[in-house]
Amino acid sequence: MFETLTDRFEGILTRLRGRGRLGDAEIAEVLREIRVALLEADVSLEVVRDLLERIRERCSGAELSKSLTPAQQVIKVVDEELTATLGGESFKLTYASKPPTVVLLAGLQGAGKTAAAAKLARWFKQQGRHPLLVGADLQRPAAVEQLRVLGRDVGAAVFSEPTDPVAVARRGVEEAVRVGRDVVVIDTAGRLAIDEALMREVAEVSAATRPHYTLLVVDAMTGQDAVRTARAFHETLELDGIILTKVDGDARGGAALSVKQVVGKPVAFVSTGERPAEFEPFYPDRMASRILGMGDVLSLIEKAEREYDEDVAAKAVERLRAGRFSLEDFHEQLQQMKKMGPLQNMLGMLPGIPKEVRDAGIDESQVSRIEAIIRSMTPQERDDPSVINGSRRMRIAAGSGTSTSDVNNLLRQFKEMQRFMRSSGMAGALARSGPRRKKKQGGRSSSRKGAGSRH
Ligand SMILES: Nc1nc2c(ncn2[C@@H]2O[C@H](COP(=O)(O)OP(=O)(O)OP(=O)(O)O)[C@@H](O)[C@H]2O)c(=O)[nH]1
Ligand SMILES: [Mg+2]
Repeated sequence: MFETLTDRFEGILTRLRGRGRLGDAEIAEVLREIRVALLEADVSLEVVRDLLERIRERCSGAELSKSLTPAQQVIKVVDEELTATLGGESFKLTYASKPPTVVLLAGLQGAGKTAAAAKLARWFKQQGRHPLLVGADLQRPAAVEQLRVLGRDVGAAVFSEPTDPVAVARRGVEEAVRVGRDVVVIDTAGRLAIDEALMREVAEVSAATRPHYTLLVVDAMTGQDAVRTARAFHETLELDGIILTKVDGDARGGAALSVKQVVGKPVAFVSTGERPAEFEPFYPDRMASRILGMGDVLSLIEKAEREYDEDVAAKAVERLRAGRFSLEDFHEQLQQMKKMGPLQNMLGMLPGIPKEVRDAGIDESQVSRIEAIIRSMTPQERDDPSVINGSRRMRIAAGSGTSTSDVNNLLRQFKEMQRFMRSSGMAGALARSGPRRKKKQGGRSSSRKGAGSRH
């Protein structure tokens, strides 16, 4: 998401760097360029106008600080105003004092409701909650089955029965109380366009379950249509926030930048792909930094904390500490990394990655090849690669569908990595640092707060 804008801003800011004081004409030119960038990103006209007005006001004088260069000042102002446009504060979800907390999902057909329901359940589990998914889409015969499959994938229980949507939703909440689940996520039916029947059905489900949160699921790729859809839904169904899906297919990000101002409700979560892990809370401030090419390291760290299995991580640290990090450990680490989603997505969160590198991307097949090679080794070979002789090399290459030179390359790189770890004193430093295990849910939430998270 936002690649279009990031590219544009990169150009604008590069030209600004190294300039002295900015005169009125220069400021006007920068503003014009920002305007073009925003329009190109499909941001709604009224939002562009408003945002530019705020930037113009702040850039023409009053606020100029002596400690910043003109370029830094413009970046600071644009960063803050983009954050405000994206919603300012991030969406806060507080749990009902009397559980379960009920979350109702609504949206048009194919927007990604059912997928988002499962991802949301997974996210709640990571927060230490016990979600129940409720399948209240009885329009499509396969809808409930789809939810059951996805629910199984993420390890969340699913409730449904072939009655009617309102009854299912109501009974779902009762079921959660009965079995002690503290969060209920209700998946509802979608229709091709907003019509009365659709609205009536969701409104009835809403009236019957009185959800704490009503989240609208919209497809980011539909751009300003997504914003119009949100506005129409909000007229009937009081929304609390938006789940923006398929942002992986949307380079422009116009919906994300327009929806808060036009509808008055913030983006709460974004879905960045089809895999369960490709889903995250939306932080306006971090998103603004990403747009301005400043990366989003905080989200990357939190993602790693969520997705990394702490036992596997602790074991790897132990092995590193003992100077015995083997190919088996390496393989496990690769598996962990893959759980975080495509490596390509992570690249976008790192600051200062040049555009050429971002565009060239990461060859995921390379990673799969490495995995295949390690999987074709015996446990003894993984533990002690020095036993790998010519015939073993041939067997491994054949087993992994690679060549002996691929096997050689991996072994050489792994040896270098081990040497680096030894020479950089990593093992020694870890040995001195004593055991450091990540805390479970409770402890983690407090450290996250310190990191600026508001969830
Ligand atoms: N690339 C990508 N695909 C997604 C994302 N979210 C959902 N999808 C895909 O979009 C398609 C529709 O998703 P569903 O969850 O079935 O949509 P829905 O809103 O429940 O659809 P109906 O129940 O028919 O109204 C599926 O193929 C999903 O895998 C996303 O963030 N990125
Ligand atoms: Mg569905």
